Amino acid sequence: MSADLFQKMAQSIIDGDSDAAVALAQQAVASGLDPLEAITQGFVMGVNQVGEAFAKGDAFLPELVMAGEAMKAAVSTLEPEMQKRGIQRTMLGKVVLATVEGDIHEIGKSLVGTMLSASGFQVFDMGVDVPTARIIAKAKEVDADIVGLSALLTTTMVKQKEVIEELDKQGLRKKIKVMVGGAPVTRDWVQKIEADGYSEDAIGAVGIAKQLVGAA
Ligand code: B1M
Repeated sequence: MSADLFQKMAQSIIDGDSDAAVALAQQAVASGLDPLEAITQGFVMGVNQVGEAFAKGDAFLPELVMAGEAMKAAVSTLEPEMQKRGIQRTMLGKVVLATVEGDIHEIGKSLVGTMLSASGFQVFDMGVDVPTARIIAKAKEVDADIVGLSALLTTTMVKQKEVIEELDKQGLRKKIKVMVGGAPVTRDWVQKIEADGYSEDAIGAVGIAKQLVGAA
């Protein structure tokens, strides 16, 4: 039953069919399926397939855009349920979250934000394509515990390094922890830029954020 539903979810993204994706997300909520499972085992499978086809030249930008739109629509439909299921309501810490400058990929970053806020963090999601100076200004303004930086392009990962260097210059490096993520981010990169935390996915990001504020 779930396998069939997951398959349909993946297909709705491959087809770039936002209406179908939303209907399937609603069906998942109505049947009590774990919303994160619907994302990781259903919708993400489809977006990964489109990404692979795009890399091989078998799919083109419009398909990528439509898959992205359908994915976004599915995730927003599931978001309220994810929030509802968040059990921990105490405030664990403040996280300023952004996709770095030059990068407009928002789905993974938003998913990380939803999971963090459902787990008890206060999340200031600044959106996508956010310049380093704005990220740091926001972190100072809200007295952030963690800055979370998403990058999906090999060309924009370098901005994660820039934020860390700028925090260092401003004497904030010890006070504010930096967590990074995004498909091209590797452990080697994390070590090289001396980030405090890294996770491959949204669930892992919650665990790392808890460790960073000493709540794990
Ligand atoms: Co783009 N894109 N894209 N894209 N896109 C990729 C990333 C790419 C790998 C596709 C490919 O070629 N196979 C490739 C990057 C190649 C590279 O640099 N190595 C690529 C490219 C080339 C581009 C353009 C340059 C295409 C062009 O214009 N010629 C362009 C760039 C625009 C820009 O940013 N300046 C572009 C544009 C787009 C769309 C706008 C069309 C759309 C995004 C829509 C949107 O976000 N609103 C899009 C999409 C959809 C993708 C793919 C297919 C899917 C990304 C996604 O949403 N994944 C992607 C291929 C792929 O990754 N399979 C691709 C689902 C999401 C849940 O996963 O974002 O990885 P992800 O997030 C995960 C983890 O990474 C992690 O947790 C999340 C949840 O599990 N994570 C964190 C993420 N951030 C984290 C932060 C953390 C911790 C964990 O702590 C803070």
